[in-house]
Amino acid sequence: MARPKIALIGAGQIGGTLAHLAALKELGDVVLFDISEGTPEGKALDIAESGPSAKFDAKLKGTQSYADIAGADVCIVTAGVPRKPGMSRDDLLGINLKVMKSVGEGIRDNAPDAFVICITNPLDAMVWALREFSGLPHSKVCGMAGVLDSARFRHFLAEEFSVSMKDVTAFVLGGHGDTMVPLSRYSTVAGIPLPDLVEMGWTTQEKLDAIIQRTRDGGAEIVGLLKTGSAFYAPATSAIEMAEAFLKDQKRVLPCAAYVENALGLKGMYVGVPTVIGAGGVEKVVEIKMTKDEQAMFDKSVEAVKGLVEACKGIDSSLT
Ligand code: A3D
Repeated sequence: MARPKIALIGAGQIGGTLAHLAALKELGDVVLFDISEGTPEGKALDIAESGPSAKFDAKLKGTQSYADIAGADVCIVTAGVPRKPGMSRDDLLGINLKVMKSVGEGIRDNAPDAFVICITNPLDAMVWALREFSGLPHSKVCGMAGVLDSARFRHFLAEEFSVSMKDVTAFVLGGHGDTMVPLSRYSTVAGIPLPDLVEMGWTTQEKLDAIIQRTRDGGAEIVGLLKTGSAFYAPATSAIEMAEAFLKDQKRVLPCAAYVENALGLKGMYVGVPTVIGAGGVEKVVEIKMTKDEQAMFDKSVEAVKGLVEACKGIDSSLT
């Protein structure tokens, strides 16, 4: 059986890390596409040359031609620009919307059967635009944000409790941005919900609130430290988790920016929700019950995403 084909659109910091991880995990052969001449070719060759020592079997190719992504099973999109200190994700909208148009058309014409994972910011609006430009089924186009946001939440919680990250689960809803909604009630250590852990004296509500805020600001914290770009190791690892769930039909329950047709009080929009990812792409949106406060936070996040989608329509009249 032929190896799966993984196309990475954008060969920058995240794209290069995605290629390395996909090769190390032997998820398939990798094509790195970028408009910057030499970058995808150089990264592909460098990673291929690590194969004998890392002991993986995977072909890697760098390209400036969309024809080379033909027949890809998975496309992960990071093309565009990342933010710099002082910028919000929303400041990237105008530039990255144009990039989504060319990428969406490239995928439509060359890899219409792929499972597409968008990472480019502002995430929830860009994944919507990418779906519109590509015309692929909604279930085959989603965005990576929730896996990363919940990984950050899990990391901070594991540090606070001095327990293994493996035993911490976390639940994050809503758009990828300042309005994201980390849900304490559904976040646990080995099944014990966070509010119970506060009652058990493992932490205080104040400390938990500070961790939630740090999770919301997790991207900005890295941007502030790096000064020249944004996070890339954790975002790439999160997207690879989603790609693997699709390629191996794992039916993983993962939060992602998915198209919600008619659930959670929403009709036809992309936003961060819990989903089941398997061979069909986003196979299911998990409808959870929210408290009044949680619903209010989620509604605020939904409104923020809707605002960005409207801004996209204002910039590109082909979007309706
Ligand atoms: P960077 O290292 O700049 O890579 C972006 C690459 O895109 C560069 O190599 C560009 O040459 C390339 N590019 C630009 N325009 C095009 C085009 N039209 N077609 C193909 N390639 C193009 O950025 P990065 O890898 O650090 O980040 C990529 C994106 O991910 C940015 O928009 C970030 O804001 C976003 N990001 C999202 C998250 C989420 O959790 C959603 C986290 C971190 C970064």
